[in-house]
Amino acid sequence: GAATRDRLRIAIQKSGRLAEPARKLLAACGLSWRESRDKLFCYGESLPVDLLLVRDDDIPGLIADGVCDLGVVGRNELDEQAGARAQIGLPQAYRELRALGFGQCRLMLAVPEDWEWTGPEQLRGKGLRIATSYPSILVGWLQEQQIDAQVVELSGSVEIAPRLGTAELICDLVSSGATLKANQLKPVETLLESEAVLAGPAGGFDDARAALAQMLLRRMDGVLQVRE
Ligand code: PRT
Ligand code: ZN
Repeated sequence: GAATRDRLRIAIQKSGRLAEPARKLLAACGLSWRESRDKLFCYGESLPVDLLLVRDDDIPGLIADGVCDLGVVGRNELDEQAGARAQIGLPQAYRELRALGFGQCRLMLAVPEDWEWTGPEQLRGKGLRIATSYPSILVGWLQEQQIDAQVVELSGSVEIAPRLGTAELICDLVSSGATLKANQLKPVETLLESEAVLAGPAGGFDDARAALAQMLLRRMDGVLQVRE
């Protein structure tokens, strides 16, 4: 909401790949907290900057709704939800403020190992099914490539879809490539280069949070520069 606030609230992942590096980065920016008993909220002690510990999927929505001011989330999640909002006519509610240098991965199209890959145009006119948890990014890419494939949305275990017969190929996050290999798939096209990002509202702040966010960004830039 538009309520005036004098504390900044940052959403980070509660547990998972980005949880630990996000907390470390914020601690390196000089923040310290007192944890609530349920461990969902951390009250900022060194600065009026609190943490909300949530599922990564919830972070874009929490920023859009003004429940949180900033968030640490994968670009893949942020772009996917921005695309989904745009598709139903909602305004852009958030933007990427900084790339954070951890949680790197690629959103890739992967095909069965025994396919000979010559390029995206080989998918045209085949009525293929592609399984993914990122339907809006995939649909955007398919439109760009003028490919008329069917998108099968799955919330997890996308890599087993070809073996189950739910889809011929998949579009999923890849880091080492081991998961694809274990499922006799190979990555062929990159749709998105992703990493953890600091996200904030599209509009910025008009109260005490503006100065807090500015200070945090300045400190973060210092920390990220040293890490490079
Ligand atoms: O509980 P919550 O919803 O918060 O967690 P989650 O399970 O949805 O997220 P999590 O912790 O798995 O991932 C959080 C973020 O980490 C993602 O949104 C990405 O931005 C980033 N990230 C980086 C990855 C990976 N690397 C990654 N490899 N997220 C997922 N994977 C998965 C991928 O989906 C596939 O299943 O790992 C598998 C592939 O890994 P490799 O090494 O075998 O290629
Ligand atoms: Zn998630």
